[in-house]
Amino acid sequence: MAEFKQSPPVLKNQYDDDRVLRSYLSRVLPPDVLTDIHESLSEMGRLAGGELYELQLADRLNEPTLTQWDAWGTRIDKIEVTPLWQRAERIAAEHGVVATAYEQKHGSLSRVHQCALAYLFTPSTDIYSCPLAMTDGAARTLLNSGNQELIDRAVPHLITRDPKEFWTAGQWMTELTGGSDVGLSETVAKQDATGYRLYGRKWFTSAIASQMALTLARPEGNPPGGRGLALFYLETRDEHGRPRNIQINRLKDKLGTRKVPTAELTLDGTPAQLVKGPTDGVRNIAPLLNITRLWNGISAVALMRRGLALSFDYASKRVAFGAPLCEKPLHVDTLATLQAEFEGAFQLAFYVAQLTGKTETREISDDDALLLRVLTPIMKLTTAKQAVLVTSEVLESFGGAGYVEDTGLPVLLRDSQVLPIWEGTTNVLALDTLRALQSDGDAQRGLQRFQRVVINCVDGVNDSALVNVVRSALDHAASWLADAQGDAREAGARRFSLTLGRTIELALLIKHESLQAARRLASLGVDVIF
Ligand code: MFK
Repeated sequence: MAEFKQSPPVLKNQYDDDRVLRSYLSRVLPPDVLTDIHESLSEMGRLAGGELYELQLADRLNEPTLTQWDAWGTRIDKIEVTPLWQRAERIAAEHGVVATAYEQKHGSLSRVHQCALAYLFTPSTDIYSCPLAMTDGAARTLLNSGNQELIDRAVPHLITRDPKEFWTAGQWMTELTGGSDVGLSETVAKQDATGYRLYGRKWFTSAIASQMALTLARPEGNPPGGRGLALFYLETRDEHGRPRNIQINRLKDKLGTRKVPTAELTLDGTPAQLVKGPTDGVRNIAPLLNITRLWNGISAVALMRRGLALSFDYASKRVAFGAPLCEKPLHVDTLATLQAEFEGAFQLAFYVAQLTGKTETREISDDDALLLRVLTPIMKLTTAKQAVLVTSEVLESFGGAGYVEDTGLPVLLRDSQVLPIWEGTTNVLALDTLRALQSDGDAQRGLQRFQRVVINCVDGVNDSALVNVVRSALDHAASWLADAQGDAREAGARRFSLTLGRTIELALLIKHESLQAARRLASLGVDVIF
């Protein structure tokens, strides 16, 4: 009897094969810049579709381990990450997945180049984007702080391409009292003759294998709330590799991101240095939040793209009811919907990367700086929701195979599910959007700036049906903002923010002449205010 064999989905070079990434880059980059970075992207695309992907599948069942005691009773709290992550760290350093943004070889566009590298690298490395995001955010925060001693000490390690010198950074914010409401943090900073020492419990610390961390603590005597916290720098281990008065109590047992060693910590006199004054910790850590939120968006589009790359390939191989799935109108229609969500998310995430690059090279106008402040939470919350939707549907597009672990598919959904949660939940970021719109005192004025950018994207476009979808969603958002007050404004913040996110995605798709995706996104609906 002939035995039926199903061909599995395969990945090609993930850069060469990505129409959306390549056409975006050829639109936003001058030709000489594109030529200059082509090789680095093609090499990362080759690794992501080849060596790293194979290693990822082989590493599937491995998880990080915590060894708390050595054989002779000494507390060591040693973390070991899996072979995939060990390889990922080396590749990330050598290929400049963080460094590229700081070398600024192409000015503000280096941030776009770096995000393209991160986008290619992320889906084959099981959320190694987490430590890289925090490393990038720590470098930016230290540079912005002006604290020259800490800049000289840490930043060269964070942005090096030499794997032997490379450090990653943690971002220790969450405590039992405050995941979203960080101002409730209870960690105390006490000063003695040697400087500050931190005492407290950090409840959800990601990628705990890092060499340094930025964290928040309340100097003794400071008032409650976010203003009474201060931002601290600490190094996690001494020159002998021993934890600096830090106990790792246990690793978290999570739905996804299982390669990320996420821990509960006790700080018991951990030496730490102030980064920027003894107060306003929440404000001072904001640059880190904004960079990790950008990475969240890039990771969201990266996971969507990976799912779709596999699903499209499989559709050409899997035969059902007499034809390959790619010839079945309903299957094609379903994938077209997912592709439109992905393409809209892609445009928005990379637009925020462009603006982030401009702010880093100080080429940003006041209007664009406000726009970036408003768009960062909008982009994060919108793309994260799209990632969960798209990866869930991707699994379904494989039928039962999508639900089976050794295909390597379920991890896409599990890892996407963290994206709307960490770095600010959808609701927290929706409220942040309202606050950001008001940051120069008048939310309507903030919204008008947003509207101008969106309208500019569709100016002169003669597809009036599409343009009307954009205009009417913007008008509805403006009238909602004018009318909704108090509890009604808070209750509607998520729908309002998602509407702004989906509307600018549509406008960017139109601007980039991705009209098929634009029409599909418009028909799916961008205005979710009711
Ligand atoms: C895969 C890629 C991603 C990988 C990341 C992996 C690691 C993830 C690990 C984590 O999840 S770490 C924990 C992440 N936690 C959060 O993101 C906290 C979510 N909560 C919020 O964001 C709240 O909105 C916030 C804590 C900021 C509210 O706290 P407060 O004390 O009520 O602050 P407030 O009063 O809103 O803001 C204080 C100041 O900071 C204000 O400035 P002023 O002092 O000048 O008035 C704000 O304008 C400013 N600020 C707040 N957020 C800002 C900001 N400025 C710029 N950008 C922002 N995003």
